[in-house]
Amino acid sequence: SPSCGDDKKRRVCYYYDPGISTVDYGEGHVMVPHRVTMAHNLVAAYGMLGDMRRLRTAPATAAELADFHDEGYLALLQDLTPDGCGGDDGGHLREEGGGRGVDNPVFDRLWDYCLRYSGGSLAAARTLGSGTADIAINWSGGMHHACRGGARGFCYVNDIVLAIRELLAHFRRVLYVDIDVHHGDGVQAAFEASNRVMTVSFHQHGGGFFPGSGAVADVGKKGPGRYCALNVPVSVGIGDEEYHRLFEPIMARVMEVFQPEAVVLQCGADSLAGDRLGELNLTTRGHAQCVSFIRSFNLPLLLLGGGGYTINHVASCWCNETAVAIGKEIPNDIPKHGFDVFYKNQEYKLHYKLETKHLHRNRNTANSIDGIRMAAMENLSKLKL
Ligand code: V1P
Ligand code: CA
Ligand code: ZN
Repeated sequence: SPSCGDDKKRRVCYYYDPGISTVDYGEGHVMVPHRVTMAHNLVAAYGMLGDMRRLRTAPATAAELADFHDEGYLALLQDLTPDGCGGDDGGHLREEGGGRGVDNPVFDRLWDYCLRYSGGSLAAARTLGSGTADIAINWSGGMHHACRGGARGFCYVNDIVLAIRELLAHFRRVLYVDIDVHHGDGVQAAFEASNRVMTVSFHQHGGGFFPGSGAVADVGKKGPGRYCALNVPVSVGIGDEEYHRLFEPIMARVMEVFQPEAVVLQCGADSLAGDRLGELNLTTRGHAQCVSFIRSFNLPLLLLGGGGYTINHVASCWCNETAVAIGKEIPNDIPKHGFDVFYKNQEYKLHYKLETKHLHRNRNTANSIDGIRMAAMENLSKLKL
């Protein structure tokens, strides 16, 4: 039975499109695609590119996005320009529900950005489907909030839904696991009616934290997909030990009851301590333990990025998780490379340490953790395939 990962090698295929490196959500926005370039340069500096297969990434096509998204929405997205032409909402896309928000600005080359990050996730899914790799990685993907007909929470196109739909052509059942600090609402909604996709999200919940959905009682709509959505809400300040008192037993049970043939793990790095939006206290080791635990089940595995707003932490996290995927030990000292100045605040260590004053006070208790785990296990016991 799988425990804490293993040293066995996997065939890893890594997708990185340099076209995303200059994408800019605009001044004051917290989403910085360039952090994926930082992660990539760190992966390169650690000498890991030679340990993975790298296939050429082609941007997705509009037709590929239309496999999930509404054609009218795609036409709008394609036509939008930052100066307000093309029917946009004065520089921002309307939030689902009608509000005007700053979350989804219209910026230069937005459409191209969507095609590139989605192209990476689709290519990764196809490689897994072909059986020529065990693990495929696209750190620029993981945009879990995008809806069929609209942008939401920094996400415009839902590359995860597209990738899962591609995997469904090759695998009977696909498991989606989301360790981003936010609820993976867009992916859950897309597959709520299906019993071939199970979605599991761990997220900060309560106190008005975005998006507000994903209570433990949320198990999906009535019908064949009921109980194929599992939500594990936690409170501010959870650390590695308590997080894994939920993650490992719950995921082990999910594997038993759902028996997936492939797994997609969204590795949003905003669940790390010191994030600009998230308020949890995970370390890079605790976060990576989720990757090695899922990896230990030896199923075709798609690793995606997602949120993550303290950019040096995000790059460190995804670089380390690339090493976990390969099954390689890498030193804690950040190698000298073009971007090493970004890591000054963390004393040039891959596994950064924060002073207590920069952590959030833990609002979880042993009892609250046990209660959530039991509620989640209870939901899982109702899953009949
Ligand atoms: O809370 C909101 C508001 C509520 N609506 C009226 C908009 N939005 C959040 C969105 C967070 C999106 C997370 C994306 C991901 O899960 C996947 C990539 O990580 C929000 C927040 C916040 N503190 O929750 N937007 C912003 N902050 C924001 C900050 C600066 C500039 C623009 C947006
Ligand atoms: Ca999540
Ligand atoms: Zn997030």
